[in-house]
Amino acid sequence: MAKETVKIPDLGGGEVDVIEVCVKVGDVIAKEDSLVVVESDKASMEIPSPQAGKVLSISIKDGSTVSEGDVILELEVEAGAAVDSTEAQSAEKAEARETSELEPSESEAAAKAEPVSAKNEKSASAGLKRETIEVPDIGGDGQVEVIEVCITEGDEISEGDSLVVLESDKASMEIPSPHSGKILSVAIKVGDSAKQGSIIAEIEYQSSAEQLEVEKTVAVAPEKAAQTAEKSVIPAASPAPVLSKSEPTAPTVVSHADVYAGPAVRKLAREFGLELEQVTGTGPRGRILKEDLQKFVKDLATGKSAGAASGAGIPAIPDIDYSQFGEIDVQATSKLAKLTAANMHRSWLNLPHVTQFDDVDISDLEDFRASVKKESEQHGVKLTPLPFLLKAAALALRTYPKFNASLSADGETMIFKKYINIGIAVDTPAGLVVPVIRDVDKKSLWELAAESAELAQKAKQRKLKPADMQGGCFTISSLGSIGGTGFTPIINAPEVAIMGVSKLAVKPHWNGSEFVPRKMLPVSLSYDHRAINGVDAGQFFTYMGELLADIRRLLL
Ligand code: CAO
Repeated sequence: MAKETVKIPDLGGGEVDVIEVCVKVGDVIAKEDSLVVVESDKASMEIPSPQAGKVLSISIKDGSTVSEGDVILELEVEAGAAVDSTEAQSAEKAEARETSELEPSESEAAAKAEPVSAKNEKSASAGLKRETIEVPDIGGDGQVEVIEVCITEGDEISEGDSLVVLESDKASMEIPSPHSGKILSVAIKVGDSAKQGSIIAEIEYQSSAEQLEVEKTVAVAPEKAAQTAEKSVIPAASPAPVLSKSEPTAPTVVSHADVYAGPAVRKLAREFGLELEQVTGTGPRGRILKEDLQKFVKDLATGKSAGAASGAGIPAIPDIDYSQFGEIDVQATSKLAKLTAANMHRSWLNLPHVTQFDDVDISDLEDFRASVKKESEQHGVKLTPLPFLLKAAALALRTYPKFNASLSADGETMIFKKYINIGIAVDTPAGLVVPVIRDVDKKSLWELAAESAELAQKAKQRKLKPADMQGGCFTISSLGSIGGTGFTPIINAPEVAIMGVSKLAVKPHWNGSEFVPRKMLPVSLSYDHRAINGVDAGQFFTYMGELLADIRRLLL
């Protein structure tokens, strides 16, 4: 047995932040297992182990800043292996030195940046800009293999979304998008060999005044362009976890790059033929770990996983060739839709749903709404029934805390939340998303109207950040502006209840002596019967109905 010191390799210069240490002292690891995930201003990278062995000590921790040559850990390895590895390391160092001598000169780099600035100049007046995104300096000999391309032509993506995953001999890294925008073309494919400067894609994005300023500098001072353009092209990488253990966002869907997993895990998933969207990550910030994947596969095999359509003992739906019956158009399911489907399926299979229905008399609420129409215009917000529903739900959640709770995954505890955050289901061309309004109980109707309109707008423009869709306690899904007399919404697990709202209808109502026309709002409430009993639901719903029927009660 021998000791081997594993150090931070050359990752393109500069300092990097340690965002995850994937091993602990005593772990027995295999060659290529991830040791640490680091994040630079250009990309997030996973550093694999050069050898199999046992971790003797770890010299870095989450949150620390490291640079090339810093010791990551010490491994106990087979004697022969240690010699090989040391040789490999010196070879790498030699290679790195060679590379630094061969690094492009500033003028070359500036020349490289010119087309970008030229394109930007051209369309600056329109506010829409085009930019060619290139592989940044990735250290070592610079040759990397493209192991995953996360975008396709026409994709609308957000800043920070992963574009490609690259793998060198030293690390795997995800390259994030520097802008939110539309992918015009993709110049790279899986299996390609890339290096610094290789074109990844061309993006069209809405430029801000600040960006225009940067690009003006690029055009005026080309010798500084390399740095400036690189900074503008490759922003701080910020892995965006969506599925965290504590708060998986059931019907919440965001962009296609929402799966937070390192390249090694992605590779393993590809080998298994698995969609990572279906796997719940238990690592820091919801990162999907190798163990999560192993558990998912085990659950699939034993029929425990919600993702196992047929593995759970449910007969699989047959695959039919529909073209035998007539003309068809086959379209790929977007990752967004797949994520929603997986979340819906998981919730539907895991939670015993019960739905109850009611008609709430909101005639007075409607009169009040009509009476403040002018004021509403002055406020610049539309006061639809939704803010009233949010307010009533917030009061009901406070009065009946069982609805403002979540069951722990093992069912051993119930977590009661002291905050009241409510999600609203928003239909967008890209799919269903559930942005969350925080502290609903503390906000005025005007504030709730403005915030729900703003979030719905952001959702439709795909500008929601993962944080905008996390932390919900309860969800309202309103189809009121569309129609229908009632529906059974699927609970946004791990929340325990969801309210569905259908279209208001004028109905005859018996007031004790005669039928009078009243404006009745059809509402439904689906609840998790493990956490909530029928009586609780009846009380909750009746209380909400009372609040909406007489909105003065919202003040009590
Ligand atoms: N009954 C009758 N009319 C209603 C209503 C109801 N229950 N709810 C809203 N309306 C009216 C509004 O008053 C508004 O009328 P005016 O244009 O005359 O003022 C109109 O319908 C449109 O409302 P809206 O949709 O702009 O606003 P909202 O506050 O009701 O809804 C939001 C906001 C975000 C929920 C909505 O934009 C949306 O995305 N709806 C789709 C919801 C959805 O997809 N749910 C998922 C179902 S689960 O799979």
